[in-house]
Amino acid sequence: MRTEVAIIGGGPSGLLLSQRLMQAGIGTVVLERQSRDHVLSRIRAGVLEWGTVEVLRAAGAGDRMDREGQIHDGCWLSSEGERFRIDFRAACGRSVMVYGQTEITRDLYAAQDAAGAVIVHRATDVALHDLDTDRPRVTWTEDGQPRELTCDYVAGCDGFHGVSRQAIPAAARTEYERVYPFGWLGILARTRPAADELIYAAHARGFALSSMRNPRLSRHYIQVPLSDGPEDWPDAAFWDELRRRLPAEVAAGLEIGPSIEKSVAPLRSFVCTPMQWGRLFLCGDAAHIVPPTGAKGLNLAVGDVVYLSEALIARYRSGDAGRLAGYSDRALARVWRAMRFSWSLTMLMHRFPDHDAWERRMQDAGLDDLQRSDAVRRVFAEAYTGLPF
Ligand code: FAS
Ligand code: PHB
Repeated sequence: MRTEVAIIGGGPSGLLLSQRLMQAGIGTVVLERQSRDHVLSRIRAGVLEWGTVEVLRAAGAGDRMDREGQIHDGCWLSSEGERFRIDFRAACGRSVMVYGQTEITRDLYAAQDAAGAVIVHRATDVALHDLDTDRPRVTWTEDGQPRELTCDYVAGCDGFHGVSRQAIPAAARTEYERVYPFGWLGILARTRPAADELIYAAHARGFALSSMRNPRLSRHYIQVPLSDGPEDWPDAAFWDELRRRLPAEVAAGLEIGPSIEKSVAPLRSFVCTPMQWGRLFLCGDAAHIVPPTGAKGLNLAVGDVVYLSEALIARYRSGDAGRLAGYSDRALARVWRAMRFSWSLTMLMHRFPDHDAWERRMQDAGLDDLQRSDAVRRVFAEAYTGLPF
């Protein structure tokens, strides 16, 4: 097989990149390790920056989002049960869209099917070859048969546990990491959301987040020790703990019900530099991971795809390879700012086993700043609703 751009990974990064390149007349092949059903079974992100909304619309994958998504003009933060609102529109003139990543992936698949995309599912043993030449190759196993694809460029969109990042020689890459001493236990339930907008709750018992997917589908998280698994938290125990951590007036009205999904996600901050090597370019979780506190993971992936697709389109349309050469630096400038926002909000809102009284006072002062200062709220709102591409 031969194509212009080989894309490893059929998650949001890979599907969106393929869609944008195909819209520009550039040939792609997407190689995805799992089945389509498996990819669509994942429950991940829920909040879209406005830039992401506009990119999905331009990709022809925004109609259902515009019908079913919910525009939010603010969110709530609470500390020990006392809550205050951050008004995004008043602070920075922007909003966010609440619409699940699972639905985005479904919409991207539909757009790619309509475009006649070549997406190979159950592609196992994917390996990248000759990345430091002008004839890179990708090999894999499909239905037990060895396959090979020659291409001009390879996009590594295969997430944190993929093979692409590892294809950059260890001596050529630097990895930055912070692993947090707790996880997030998340549930999905067919219940009315706790409030009209998201609530990020700091509490002596640990962090909690009340989010949603639609008016009859709520998504909640509580901070748990890394040693905990979903089996340690029967639904009743989860709802009781969530109630303890939310503001009393919200907890009093909380509708509970059986969980339809329950999982524990570890939290880490991670960046690989550079995000390119030879003809390989990394996008999304393949290059960086943020703790979900700032709702940045999926949105950062979209930013990478915008930069890489623009660079590849310039290369094919006018022969200008300059943007490709500068892809990693351009993407990392935005990545590091979002990395810092996600890290700082995680440090502010969670209880750390090794924190002393001083660090706890710093957390209280940080929340006080957010509650009292228009300037601090503006910085939060600009970061949360999305840094410009
Ligand atoms: P993805 O990991 O989504 O997709 C990578 C794809 O590559 C997968 O389909 C995988 O099967 C495939 N793949 C992997 N290895 C391969 C190989 N060797 N060959 C071929 N294909 C391969 N972000 C938020 O903003 N909010 C959240 O609440 C949130 N919750 C999360 C919970 C979990 C458990 C995880 C893991 C992530 C969460 N994220 C969240 C971040 C998440 O939304 C990512 O940012 C987003 O999925 C990034 O998309 P991709 O870069 O496409 O990576
Ligand atoms: C979600 O709805 O899953 C969600 C929302 C905001 C976050 C993290 C997760 O910061």
